[in-house]
Amino acid sequence: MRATKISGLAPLFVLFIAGAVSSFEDIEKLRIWPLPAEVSHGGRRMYLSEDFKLVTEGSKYEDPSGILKEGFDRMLAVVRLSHVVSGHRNSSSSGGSALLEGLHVIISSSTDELEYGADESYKLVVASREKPYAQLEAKSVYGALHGLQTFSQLCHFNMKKKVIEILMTPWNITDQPRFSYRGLLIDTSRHYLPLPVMKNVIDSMTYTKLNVLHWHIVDTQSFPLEIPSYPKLWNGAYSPTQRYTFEDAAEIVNYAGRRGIHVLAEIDVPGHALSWGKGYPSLWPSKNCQEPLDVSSDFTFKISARSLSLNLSTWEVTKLKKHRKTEAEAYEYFVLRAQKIASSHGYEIINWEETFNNFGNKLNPKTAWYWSCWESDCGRCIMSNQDKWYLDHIDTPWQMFYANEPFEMIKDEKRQSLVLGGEVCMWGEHIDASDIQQTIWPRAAAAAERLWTPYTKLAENPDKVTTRLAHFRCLLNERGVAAAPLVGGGRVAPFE
Ligand code: CP6
Repeated sequence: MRATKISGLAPLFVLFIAGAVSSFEDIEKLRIWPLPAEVSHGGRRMYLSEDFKLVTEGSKYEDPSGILKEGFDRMLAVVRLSHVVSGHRNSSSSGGSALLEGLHVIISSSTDELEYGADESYKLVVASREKPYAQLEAKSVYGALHGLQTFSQLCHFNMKKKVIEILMTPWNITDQPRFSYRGLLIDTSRHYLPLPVMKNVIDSMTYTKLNVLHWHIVDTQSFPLEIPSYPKLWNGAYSPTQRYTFEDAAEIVNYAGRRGIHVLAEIDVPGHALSWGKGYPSLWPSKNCQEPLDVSSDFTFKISARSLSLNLSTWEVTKLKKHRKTEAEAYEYFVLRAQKIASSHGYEIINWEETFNNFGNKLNPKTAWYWSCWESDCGRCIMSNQDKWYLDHIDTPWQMFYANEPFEMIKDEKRQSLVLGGEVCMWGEHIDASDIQQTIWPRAAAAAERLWTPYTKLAENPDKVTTRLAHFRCLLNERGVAAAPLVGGGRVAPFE
């Protein structure tokens, strides 16, 4: 048996059995993206039964709304996508490869509530001929979904035999994310993105184990979302059809949630809000100044809070004019008051770093920031680096995304523990439904591996992972994701 130790944390006995030392070359041969925390494998071959089954005996989790079953069916569908499986060898096991009849999934938590920060770990074992069922163990169904993604990447279509195979069994994979926040921002204000495109983006996120869709819904350019209590807000949409109904938004949240992805819906205030006044001109400070929102108006707060489905009935309104002296103070007043509303309703608060730079010390100490200034300390943060992780910067190559190591500038362990993760941003000024996926992928996949795998050393040498990433981006293409080619990277056959 060979073992590839990639985390630096693999137990010693694995090394002992293996007697193999890890190297970049060994890791690259795995063809798994993002790299799991710990992997060992052998050298035997199995193939999947035509009626490969999901078995859940002994699992506490009863799949009340079908999330696991759906995930399993999706996994099989993408594994079978690329070719027609003949299945003709099912009746007679032969030729040195053994039949794999199904996957036994054991989940120890009975709930399917999607909770940020919950355990996403899983353990996947694909044994050899004695065991016709692969085993997947997880604490939560969302960890199991990650395991299904990894399983899908172990499967390959054998062109000669026309069956789906898993090479290099037995596999032993123990995996968990390095960070709990692994985000992608999309921007539906600059260009409207139809629902099927959003769903395609969500599907592709699951392939790289990203778990937060930061939906920047509105901005200066358009207000595409229906807010039932203020029905004129979406007058600020580009056109009557380029809008999301309330039900559309719920559908996106539900679609993502069933795949283990949190939707962080952002209604950006008080700046960038020209589009709000199309329906409600009194939100503008004046005819000549149409953004930011008029923070001296209580209506601004009411409408901002309502947009977050907050209840304002007990809200004591203070006249801003008494307090306001300068623009900066007005801005501060707005953000402080908005934070109070949010925390009184039990929301965790995340702000753009702009507010920290202006008056961070006055804000709720539990605030997390979208952050790029690694030289200075802001406390809790989500890395979102404009030079290295902005997907709208089309000249930034995937290597830059891959090399962006969150702890490069943070050596202090306490500070490190306050980094929740990171986010790549697909600002929408110059992309739309026609090219968003090829602009996101494969570069977002490079960032996704940085946020998942503990093997941080690889960040120092992105070119070493070119072959594996080129393979993964072809996998995305096979699955219907229009990922762009890597410059200078081709695909090689699995495990060659
Ligand atoms: N839109 C685009 C934005 C922002 C950026 N790019 C932005 C993000 C955070 C703050 C302010 C502006 N809304 N296209 C970042 C340059 Cl605080």
